[in-house]
Amino acid sequence: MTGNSGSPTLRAILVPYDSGRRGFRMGRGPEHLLENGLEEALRRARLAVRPVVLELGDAPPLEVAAAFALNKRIAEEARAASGAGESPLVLSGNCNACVGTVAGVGAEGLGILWFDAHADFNTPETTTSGFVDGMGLAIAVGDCWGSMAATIPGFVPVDAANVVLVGARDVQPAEQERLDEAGIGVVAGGPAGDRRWYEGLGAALDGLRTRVARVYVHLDLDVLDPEKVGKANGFAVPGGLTRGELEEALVMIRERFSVAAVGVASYDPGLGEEGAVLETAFSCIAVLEARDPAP
Ligand SMILES: [Mn+2]
Repeated sequence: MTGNSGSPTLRAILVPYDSGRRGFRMGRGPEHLLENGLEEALRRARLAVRPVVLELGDAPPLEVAAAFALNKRIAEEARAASGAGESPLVLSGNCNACVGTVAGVGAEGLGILWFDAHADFNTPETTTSGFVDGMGLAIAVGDCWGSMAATIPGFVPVDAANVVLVGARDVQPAEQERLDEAGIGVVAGGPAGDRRWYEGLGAALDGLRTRVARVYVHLDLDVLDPEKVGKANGFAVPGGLTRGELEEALVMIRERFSVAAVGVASYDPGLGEEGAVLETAFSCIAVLEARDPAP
């Protein structure tokens, strides 16, 4: 299906919240992307954007309740987008928006490609920060908050064997233990000039392709190197990927999978980065959403 202009349409689902607070910290990211060139950048890639901004309304300031209330709305929007022939593009303050996104597009036969400096694989029993957003991937594979997740329409856990974590370099010991137990593939760090990094990624993607044909691609922008690109958020750590390296990794994904949904999360525009992170987000969306197999 195409938009009025004849271009394929992305439904940009904006979730302008961080820890249940609208416009707080990384909650500023989604609207910052929209107001600073998202539509223009994608128009150049012949993609039309239809933005939808999700609002919580008057609700008590409960982080967990807010996260799941937003995920219900994300699931509804992502499902409606897919039904209308639009590609769901979820721009969110927090990474746990992945839970509603996979519920919306359906976990059956779905893989997750998770780009993040962190694993987001804590549970209420392993976390030492209490930050629900450090549990997003764990919730998506059904490891915790199961009763809350069951309130999201269409939620079914994604098989952990079909998850590949890319770019992680700040993983806590308890998370690493859980990743190992779950059999989640990890392509750690970034290439740093070493082509063997891409071989590892290619092998992980080829393995995944024997099991699934469609993927949700999750981009926590702190997967980017804060020195070489810019500091995406307050949790960014040294190392990671440059813009060119991330784009190359995404092209490898496009060559192998159908992209069911894209999530771009955890961008805090208040850290003074000069726009390189923002431009990288736009170009990565264009690479992933390009309708030609080889962008
Ligand atoms: Mn994350």
